[in-house]
Amino acid sequence: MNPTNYSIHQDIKQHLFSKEYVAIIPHRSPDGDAIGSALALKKAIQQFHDNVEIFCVDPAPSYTHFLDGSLQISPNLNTNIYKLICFVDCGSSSMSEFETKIPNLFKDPTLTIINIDHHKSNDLYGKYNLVDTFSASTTEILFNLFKIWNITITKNIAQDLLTGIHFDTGSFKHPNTTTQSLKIASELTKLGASNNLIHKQLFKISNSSKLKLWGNVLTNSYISKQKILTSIVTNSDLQKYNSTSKDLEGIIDYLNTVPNKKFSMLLTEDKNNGIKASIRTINNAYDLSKIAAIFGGGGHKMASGFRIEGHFEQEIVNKIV
Ligand SMILES: [Mn+2]
Repeated sequence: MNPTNYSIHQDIKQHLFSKEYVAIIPHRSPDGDAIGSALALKKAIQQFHDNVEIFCVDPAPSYTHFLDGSLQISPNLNTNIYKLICFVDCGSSSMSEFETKIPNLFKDPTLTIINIDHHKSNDLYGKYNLVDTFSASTTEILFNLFKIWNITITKNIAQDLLTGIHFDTGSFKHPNTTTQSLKIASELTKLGASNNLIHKQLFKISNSSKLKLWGNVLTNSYISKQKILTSIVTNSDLQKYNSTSKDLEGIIDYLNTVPNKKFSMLLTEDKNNGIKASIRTINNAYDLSKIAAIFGGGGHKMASGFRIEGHFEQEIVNKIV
């Protein structure tokens, strides 16, 4: 981390550890990095005081339930009590989805907002913005902060932090994996985090309906004339395989293994009349966060996403796939 950020580290530390009530908020549909970050930060703050809770519009995904505290996440944020809000891994102000419940969230002058994140598309919505796009995961940023802040990294905190790194690097396989990621991971395993357990929980637990859904998505993938590899998942596909969109997590990495294409795109219908797009590339020449931004989304250079309103007409899908 850039040493010139030193004062912002101290400002954030002063706020978080001053016994003010702290709300920690990861992004909606939280993933392994969002949950790992929120849990690690909560445990770090608890070394100083207990006025801290995690709030999220969605619960923690089941693959993070092995982490201590992952079930203690509330959707009900009361900003009359929680005046200090620390967003983690939340790449834009809209990504927490809390401002749909609390419209003045980002305009209320009585609230202090801290933003700790690593997304390139971050729109710097906080009073304090610690956005480090070099870090592969938000938990890498937190690891560096905890060192600066002299936090004791317990076995549980180490496990939370390493989970974030595993999730966002695909267990050190994605191109965002750096020497820093590997060094931090090594230190965290020394502190008691289990590399093997985390990898197993995140990527190695499946069920037969999920495997069949994946088979369908892979079979239906196609490469367009524009060299974009796409696969489409409709709500009826999810019903047919008795699955939810959560079961698709990670499949985009398989679509992305095909060379000689610009990027891969997985389009998934959601229940709220929307279509979620995940896009990935192995080609450094493209900046997918810019493509995602056109549709109101964001992310990283080689891994991004967006959501648009609408649904697929089954007839059209049948013609394409
Ligand atoms: Mn992340």
